[in-house]
Amino acid sequence: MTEKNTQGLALYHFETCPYCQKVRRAMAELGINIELRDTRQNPEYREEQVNGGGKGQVPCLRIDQAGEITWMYESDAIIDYLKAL
Ligand SMILES: N[C@@H](CCC(=O)N[C@@H](CS)C(=O)NCC(=O)O)C(=O)O
Repeated sequence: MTEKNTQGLALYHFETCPYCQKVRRAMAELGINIELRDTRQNPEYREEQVNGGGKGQVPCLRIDQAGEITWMYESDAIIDYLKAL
């Protein structure tokens, strides 16, 4: 399998969220390992997500491309993005 460039990616999620589970399952299937930030266990993650992305909905993928930050919501969009890496 080709090495995926997962630098600058972080997934905001929490354990029991079914949409987050779907994304984590897709990550496992794709062999993608990105930093997981649990917004229930760490309120500061939720705070930075709300401040940066505008809402606390999870899953949310934080994409840092050379310092330009994008917040991607919606599990299907996130999975499509990860598949295209
Ligand atoms: N359509 C969204 C649904 C995501 C969703 O409903 N997430 C719930 C947790 S399971 C949530 O974050 N609810 C709180 C909120 O929307 O602020 C997706 O597929 O990602």
